[in-house]
Amino acid sequence: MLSEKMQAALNAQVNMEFNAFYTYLSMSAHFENQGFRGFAAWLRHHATEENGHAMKLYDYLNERRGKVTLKALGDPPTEWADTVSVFEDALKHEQKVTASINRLVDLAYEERDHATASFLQWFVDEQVEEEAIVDAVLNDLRRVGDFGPGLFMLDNQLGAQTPAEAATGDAT
Ligand code: OFO
Repeated sequence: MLSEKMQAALNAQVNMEFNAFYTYLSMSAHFENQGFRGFAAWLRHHATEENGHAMKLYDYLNERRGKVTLKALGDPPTEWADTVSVFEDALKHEQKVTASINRLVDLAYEERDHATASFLQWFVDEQVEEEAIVDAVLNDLRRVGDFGPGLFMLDNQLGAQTPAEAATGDAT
């Protein structure tokens, strides 16, 4: 049985993951509008991954006989100055999620809730990968700068990734 505190904390994480879905989808829409179909596809795939993270927590709450309580989502950002800023925001976002997951793990240990600590380990590992793949794209973008042909190539490269490659960063 989950404690009330743990249930509330897991529900807050569900909300954070759905907000991440919304944010990445907004980033994808931004790139669609700018004609960067590769960046758009890559971010749309990531939005889907965030939805998956939210649902993984949702299912866990139900499995432990907790109550899922969905909350409103905030307005996502919709405008960015340039391509680099989008991915800088994405990296900041992932770092915030990592900190939040770490706090959840701390709480699980404090409460001696070993099942939740074990469940959360998947998220701990996932965050290492999530930060790394966003950071890799950001590095490429910083190298390319405003150089049009470079951006075109990177857009094509990300757009050509399969969902599995986009999820693990194997082809970046
Ligand atoms: Fe991007 O990992 Fe969930 O939020």
